[in-house]
Amino acid sequence: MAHLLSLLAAVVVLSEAAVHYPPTQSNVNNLTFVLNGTGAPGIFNSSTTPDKSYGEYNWCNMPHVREREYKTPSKEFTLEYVEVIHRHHKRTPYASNTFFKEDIPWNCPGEGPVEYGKGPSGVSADVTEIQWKAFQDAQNPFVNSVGPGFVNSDCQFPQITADGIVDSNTHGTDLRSVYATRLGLGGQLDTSTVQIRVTNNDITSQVAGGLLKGLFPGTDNAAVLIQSGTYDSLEPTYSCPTANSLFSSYTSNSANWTTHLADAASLYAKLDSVSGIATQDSAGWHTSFDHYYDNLSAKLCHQKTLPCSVNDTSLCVTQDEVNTVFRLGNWEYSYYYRDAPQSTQYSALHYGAWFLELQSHLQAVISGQSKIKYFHNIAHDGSVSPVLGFLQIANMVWPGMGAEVVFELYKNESRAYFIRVLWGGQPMVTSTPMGTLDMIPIQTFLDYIETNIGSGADLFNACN
Ligand SMILES: *[C@@H]1O[C@H](CO)[C@@H](O)[C@H](O)[C@H]1NC(C)=O
Ligand SMILES: *[C@@H]1O[C@H](CO)[C@@H](O)[C@H](O)[C@H]1NC(C)=O
Ligand SMILES: *[C@@H]1O[C@H](CO)[C@@H](O)[C@H](O)[C@H]1NC(C)=O
Ligand SMILES: *[C@@H]1O[C@H](CO)[C@@H](O)[C@H](O)[C@H]1NC(C)=O
Ligand SMILES: *[C@@H]1O[C@H](CO)[C@@H](O)[C@H](O)[C@H]1NC(C)=O
Ligand SMILES: *[C@@H]1O[C@H](CO)[C@@H](O)[C@H](O)[C@H]1NC(C)=O
Ligand SMILES: CC(=O)N[C@H]1CO[C@H](CO)[C@@H](O)[C@@H]1O
Repeated sequence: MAHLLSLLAAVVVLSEAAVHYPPTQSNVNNLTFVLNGTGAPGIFNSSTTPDKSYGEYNWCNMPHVREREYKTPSKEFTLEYVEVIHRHHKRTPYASNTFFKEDIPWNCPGEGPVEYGKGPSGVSADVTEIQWKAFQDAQNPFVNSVGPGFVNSDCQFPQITADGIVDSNTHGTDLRSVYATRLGLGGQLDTSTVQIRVTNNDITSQVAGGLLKGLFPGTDNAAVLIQSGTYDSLEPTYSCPTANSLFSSYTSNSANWTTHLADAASLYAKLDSVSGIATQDSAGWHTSFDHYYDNLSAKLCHQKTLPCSVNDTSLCVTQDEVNTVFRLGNWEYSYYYRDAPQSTQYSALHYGAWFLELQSHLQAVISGQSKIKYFHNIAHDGSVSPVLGFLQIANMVWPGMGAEVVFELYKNESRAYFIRVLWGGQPMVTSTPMGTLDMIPIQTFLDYIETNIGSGADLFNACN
């Protein structure tokens, strides 16, 4: 009978989509407020959040775990294992942004990424450190289309800026202030108990350098884990055609999505008149607000001014317009990952592989088969978002720079295990029956993963 029931359960997993629990209604997912309201949905012009309002949304440097706000659970619980996933810190624009014909310069003097292979005896014996210095040569006919802000720039687009490296280091120091004593972490990275993981995008390794120096001040070089770019579960890059077509069905192919783009036509017209982006562009400036949001916020986070047209210096993007772009961007992420009824299933498929890895890390600690105490994943907004989507956070936002989710595994005195999940440093409020993820019996959490993703084979089949 038990066997029959588990067979039936497996069939259910394969045939039924993950159950969607709608998010809380707020200004973020209220399209009337987004289009017709006012103000920015948080801080967008500085990495610093005042202590008194720490926890507030800060796109430039999202709140994370640190000693000042950290809530230590009661003494009956012992912290056994911590897994962190966080978005990289602030950066220059991406290279494709050079089509934004803007007047704001970007420079990275002496701040290029460091990139080199290593011989058996390491730096100073076999190799010297190598730093990138980007340049343009007018003889290359393909550089002609860049905007004036990009001419003669020595930034490698994208790269984490010097300020973003400082934020990465602070993030590491803050995590150390909480977890070093609680987990017994030493001053050096010890890979028998600690693992650090990056994606195939260089900017996550750039962040790792700053983060690790803060987390383990005695570390001078470190081996970090990375999966092949053809199937990386962290970025993620693994192929899941079912997830992609599901996503299109509720975005580009749905009026639920395209309506907000049409409603914002006059805002688009103004932004295009400044940037010189064609209304019918094929690079995605008009299929979502992603590019305008990211390109405008990158400037503000680095204390640059808002752009003006290169042809008419009196035609500039205004703060009110930027605030509307920021409200629209957050509405979009809430729609992508929480408001759309199919979004939970999308996250389960698109990020299921990473959750299966998390599940196995937790199980290995519980069964005594792993000595790993701390696992840190450095990733992207496209990684943190489906984590929030799958766990069905009650109030979704676009995860800003450094946005962090922490999974804490606890044991009580009778060896029962519990999980606490922190978002922005505080227990995550979800719309699921689990409610706030604060000392949830571990089996409840593992069952949630099992019910909505199934086994590795289930996921693989559901994707293909
Ligand atoms: C925003 O306000 C305009 C003008 O008052 C109105 O026509 C439009 O319907 C409003 N948009 C939404 C989404 O409520
Ligand atoms: C959405 O925002 C508008 C404008 O602020 C407000 O009048 C309306 O009550 C809000 N809707 C919901 C469901 O909260
Ligand atoms: C950031 O924006 C806020 C709100 O618009 C403003 O009060 C503050 O002075 C700005 N800070 C910086 C560093 O520009
Ligand atoms: C559009 O939204 C409605 C209401 O949430 C939902 O029932 C419907 O499935 C959505 N359609 C698509 C294509 O996402
Ligand atoms: C500036 O004017 C030139 C010449 O008319 C035009 O080709 C270009 O697209 C304009 N750029 C912007 C940003 O409007
Ligand atoms: C540990 O948790 C289990 C499950 O909730 C509970 O039954 C047990 O009483 C707890 N042990 C102690 C010592 O509190
Ligand atoms: C910060 C940044 O560069 N954001 C976007 C700017 O626009 C390009 C497209 O041209 C996007 O790829 C970037 O993500």
